[in-house]
Amino acid sequence: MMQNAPVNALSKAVRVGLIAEIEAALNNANVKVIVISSQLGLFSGGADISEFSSGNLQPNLPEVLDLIENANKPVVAVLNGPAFGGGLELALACHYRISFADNKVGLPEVNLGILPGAGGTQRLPRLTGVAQALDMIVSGKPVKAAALNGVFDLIVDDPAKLMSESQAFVAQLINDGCEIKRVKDIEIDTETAPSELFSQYRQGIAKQARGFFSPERCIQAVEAAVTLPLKDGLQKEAELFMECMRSPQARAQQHFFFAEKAAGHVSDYDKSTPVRDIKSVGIIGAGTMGGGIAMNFANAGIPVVMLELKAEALEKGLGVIRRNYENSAKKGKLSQQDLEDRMALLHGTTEYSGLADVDLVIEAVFEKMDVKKQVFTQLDAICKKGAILASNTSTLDINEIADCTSRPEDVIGLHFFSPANVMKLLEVVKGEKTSADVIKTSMQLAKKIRKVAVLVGVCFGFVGNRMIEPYGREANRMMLEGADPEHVDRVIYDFGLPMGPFTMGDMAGLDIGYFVRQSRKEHIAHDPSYAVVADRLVKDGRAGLKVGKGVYLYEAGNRKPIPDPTVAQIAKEEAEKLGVKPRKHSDEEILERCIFTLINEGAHILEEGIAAKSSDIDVIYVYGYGFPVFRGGPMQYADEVGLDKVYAAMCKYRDELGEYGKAWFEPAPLLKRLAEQGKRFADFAK
Ligand code: 3H9
Repeated sequence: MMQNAPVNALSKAVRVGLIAEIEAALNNANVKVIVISSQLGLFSGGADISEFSSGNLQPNLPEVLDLIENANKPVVAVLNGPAFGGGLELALACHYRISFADNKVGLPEVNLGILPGAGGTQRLPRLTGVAQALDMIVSGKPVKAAALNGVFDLIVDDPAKLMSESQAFVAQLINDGCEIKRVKDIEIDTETAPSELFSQYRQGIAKQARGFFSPERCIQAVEAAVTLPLKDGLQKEAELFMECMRSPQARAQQHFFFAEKAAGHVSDYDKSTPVRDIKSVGIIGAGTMGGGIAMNFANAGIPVVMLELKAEALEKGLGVIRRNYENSAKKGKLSQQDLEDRMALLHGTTEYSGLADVDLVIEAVFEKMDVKKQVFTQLDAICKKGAILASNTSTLDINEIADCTSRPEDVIGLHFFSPANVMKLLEVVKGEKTSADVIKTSMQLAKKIRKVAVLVGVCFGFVGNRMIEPYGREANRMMLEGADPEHVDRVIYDFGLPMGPFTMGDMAGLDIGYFVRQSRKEHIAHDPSYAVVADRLVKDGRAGLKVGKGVYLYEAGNRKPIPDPTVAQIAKEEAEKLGVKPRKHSDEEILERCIFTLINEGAHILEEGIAAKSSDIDVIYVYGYGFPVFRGGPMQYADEVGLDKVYAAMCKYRDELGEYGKAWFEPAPLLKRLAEQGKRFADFAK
C-alpha cells in the first residue's frame, strides 16, 4: 500500500520502498500474488516533480517498473483513485489492472514540457491502441477508466465494492494458476497505425501545439512503440524524455505547475482565519463584464442578483447570458436542463434594495472613480453587515473606493478578465484595510468558481495592466520610429503570444487605450511621443476592429488584420513633427523592447510588494494575457534568459535612445541588484 501524502508522488523513498516490498514478496514463498494499491484517496499523482531539478533520481522509476514487469509472480494494480503520469505507468507495468468506472487516469507529462518517461508511451499503445494512446499522451487530458479500452482487466461500477471485487479477482487468479500477462509481449498490429494516422494527428494539433517542444516528441515516442520491440522503444522513449527534460520549456512548464499552486499560498491569513459563507452574490451592471461574472457563479450553483437601473438593460443582459448558454448547449457542452438550472439562479433587480441580503456584491460599472464611489456609498447604506463589497475595477485605487464606505475592511478588488466566463485568472486586490477573512474568503471562492486567484496589492493597473503599459508603449514608439505594425506583431506572435500588440489593440478597441491615456495625462506628459500614432488613429475615427479600421483594416465580418500603408504615413508625419528619427528594428530589438520593459515593470512591482513573489506575476501573465506557458511567464523567462542580459539590454536602450531612452529604460533597482548578484527573480523574497 503506497502512502506518501498528499498525492502519492513516486518520490525516492516510495521507489526504494516499492523495490524492497516487491523483492520481499518475490522471496516469500507464501505470497502468490502481489497487489499494489494506495492508502490515500489517490492511487498516485506520478513522479515527484520537485525531484526533477535535483537530478537525484536513483533508483529511477523505469528500474522499478522493470522489476515489476519481469516479476515471476502476478502483480496486480488496484487503482482506488486517480492515477496520473508515473502513477498510471506503474499500473501499466503490472500484469493486471483493476479500477472503478468513473476513476480518472491520464498521462499529463506534456503539460510539464516532457513526455511519459517510464514506459507510458510504449505500454499504453500496446494496451489501448495507438489512436487513443496518442491522443491521451499528446493532449495530456485525463479520461475515465471505463473509457480507456483494453487497459483494465476488471472495472467495477461501485467504488465501494472495489476492494472486495479485487479480492475475488485475485482469488480467481490464484485458482487459475497465477498466469502472468506482460504488456511487453503484446505486439502492435502496424495496420492499425499507418503513417497517415501520425501525419493527420500532427496536422490536427498544429495550431494548439504551436511553439511547444514536447508534443512532437510525444508523437515520436508513440511512433517508436509501433515499430520497435518494447526494449528498444523504451530506449527511444528515454532519449526523447531526456531531450525534453533538458529543454528550457520543461523548466518553464514545471516552474508554472508549482507557480499555480504557490499562488494559493498566501501569508495574509492562516488556518485559523475564519471564512465568510457566500450563499448569494449581487452583481452591479449586466453588461458584458457583469454578465460574464454572473455566469461564473451560476455555473457553480450560487444564486445571483443582477442590478441594472434600467429594466431594458437588465433584460438585455439576461438575454445575452441565455444566448451564451444556448451556444454552449448547441456545442453539446451543456444539457438543456443545466441551462435552465443556471438561468433559474440568475435574478434581476432595478433597485439597490434588491442587494440588501446578498453575501457578496461585485460591481462592474463604468471605470470612473466618481461612478465607483457613488455605487459604494449606496452599497454601504443598503448591504447587510458582513457582506463583502467588491469592485471589478481594472485600474482604480481600491483604498480610495473603500474609504467612501463605513466598512473599508469589507472592501476588496475582484478583477476578472474579459470574457469573464472564460478567462481563468482572477486578480484579488487587497486594500490597506481589507480584513484577512475577506481575503481568505475571496481566494477560496475563486476556487469554487474555477478561477486561479492571485493576490495583489493596490497600484494603478495592479499587476497585469501595469505591466502591459510599457509593452504597448514600446510597440507604439517603434511604430513611430518606422517599424511596420505587422513586423512587431509577427515577432510577438512568434515568441508565442496569441497575437501581437497591434492586433490586440484593434481587437480591444483603440479608444479604450485612448481613454486610459486621457485619464493619466500627468504621468505621460513628459513624453510628447507617447502613443501619438494611436491617438491620431482614434481621432481619425479608427477605433479598431469594431469599426473596420484601426492600426489595420478589416473586411466586414472578418477579423483578419489587413496592413494599411496609411498608418505608416501617419507615423511618418507624426515622427517628423516630433523630430523622432527613423530606426531599423531587428526582431531582437522588437522583442526586447516589448518584453524586457514589461519585465522591468514586474521588477518594480515585486520590490514594491504589489506581487508577493515573481511566480505570481507569471500566473497572471499566462492566465490573463496569453503569455506562452512554455516560457513559464515573463519573470521565469527573464530568469531563463539571465537577469544580467535583461539588465544589459535595458541599459543599452537607455543609452541608445536619447531622451526617450532615459525616460523609459532605467533598469528597476531590483533588476540591477539581482543581476549584479547573479541571482534570479525566483530567489527574491521580501
Ligand atoms: C511524471 O510522472 C514523469 C514520469 O512519466 C517519468 C518519470 C521518470 N510531484 O494539485 P493539488 C503537490 S511527471 C510533486 O493541490 P489535488 C502540489 O504541488 C508527473 N508534487 O491536489 C501540491 O503541493 P502544495 C505527472 C506534486 O488533489 C500538493 O501536491 N503527474 C505532484 O487538487 C497537492 O496538489 C502530473 O503531472 C507531483 N507529481 O490534485 C500530475 N502532484 O500543497 C500533477 C501534486 O505545496 N498533479 N503535487 O501546493 C496533479 O495534477 C494534481 O496535483 C492531482 C491532485 C490531480 C494529482
